[in-house]
Amino acid sequence: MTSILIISNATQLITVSGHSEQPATRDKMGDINIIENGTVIIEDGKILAVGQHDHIRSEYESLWERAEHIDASGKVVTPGLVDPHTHIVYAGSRENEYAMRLQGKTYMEIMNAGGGIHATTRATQQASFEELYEQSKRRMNQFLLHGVTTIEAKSGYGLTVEDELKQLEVAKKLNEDHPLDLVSTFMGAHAVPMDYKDNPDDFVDYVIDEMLPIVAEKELAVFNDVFCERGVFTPEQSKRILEAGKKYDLIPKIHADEIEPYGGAELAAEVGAISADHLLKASDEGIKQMAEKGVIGVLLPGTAFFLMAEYARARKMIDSGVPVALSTDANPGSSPTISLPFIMNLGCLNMGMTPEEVITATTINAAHAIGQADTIGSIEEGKAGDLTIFDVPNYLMLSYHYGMNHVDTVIKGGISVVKNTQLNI
Ligand code: IZC
Ligand code: ZN
Repeated sequence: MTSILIISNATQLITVSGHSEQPATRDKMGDINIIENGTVIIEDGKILAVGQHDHIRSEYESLWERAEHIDASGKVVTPGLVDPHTHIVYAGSRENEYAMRLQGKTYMEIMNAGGGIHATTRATQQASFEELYEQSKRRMNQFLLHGVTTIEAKSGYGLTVEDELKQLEVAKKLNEDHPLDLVSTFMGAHAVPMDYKDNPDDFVDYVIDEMLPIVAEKELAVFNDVFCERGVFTPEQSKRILEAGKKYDLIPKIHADEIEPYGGAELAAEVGAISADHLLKASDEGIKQMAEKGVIGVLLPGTAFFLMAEYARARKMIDSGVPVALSTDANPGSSPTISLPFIMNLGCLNMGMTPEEVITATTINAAHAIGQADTIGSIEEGKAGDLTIFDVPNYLMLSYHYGMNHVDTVIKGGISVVKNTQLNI
């Protein structure tokens, strides 16, 4: 007997349907396809039917008696949210650096003095597998509680072969054990370790010759990412690493133009990256090239907020045809949050996005940014039964109230993993 879950009568069922083949661009980003009094049937973890309640009820009457039911009347149902850029597998925290930044020190000054990514790297290297697993698991729980059902997570706090593997193995085990899905990215080129400071090209060789082959052989990552930024990796070094990863079928992603304009958006277009992320300082030419090549702009306004920096030009990107996704950038230095709903607020208030666009950007476009749009990111027949139920009467509330969590229920693969605001795992 198959298992059936019916979520019925949502005041607004936001399907975000019709964008699974290609990421939504331009006005299509506003097209979130709302069904009023909507009902969804999930059979054995996958969506069997979606539509207006009366219609679904009469067509599937035979399933009603034996199904498990969730009444979504008065509520908004969206696809489970997708966060396409996180660094959540780490140990320790950096609140001391936050206090230093409030006194005027910059993110880069702190990093160049051996703090920042280096501080988290030391803590992560020193942590045992179990410690790293437990600390990261707490963040996975928090993501679920905020309505997120799939995340991407990067390595890059190991910076030695052994420690990068430890971080990626923890990510793999968390993905296996925890209901939140986690898609891994290898980011050995996250920082130049202090002992390579005077010969960074030797570290680039180490990433290419020693790290990439073993990460690929163990199938520990889908994507390969580089922090392309002045004082970290140059566009030339980044290109070498991303091209080398392609030989192992690792798909390029780039941390691009976060602190300074540095040609990162252009490089993303040149190497055929699936996404270029950050883009606070992306040039007009870079934006144009991204649009031409269909590179997704993964924007992280939590980072601009927390670093008190200028925001990425989301409006210009969308109007130029760049498909835009949003993400928390969850990490202990530049964006210590897991609240993707708060990122929606920031998208509207500080980047000129509409309430509809921020929904597209945290569902289907985010799914495209991690190569998963065939199975998640929208409520459509055949897709995974991943849904978030918000206790609000309409979707505008999602980016209107801020700093609040409206998640009532989260369904992952047809199972309620958050029930009445509480974890149920
Ligand atoms: O730990 O500071 N920007 N990488 C690139 C980060 C921020 C994470 C960190
Ligand atoms: Zn990042």
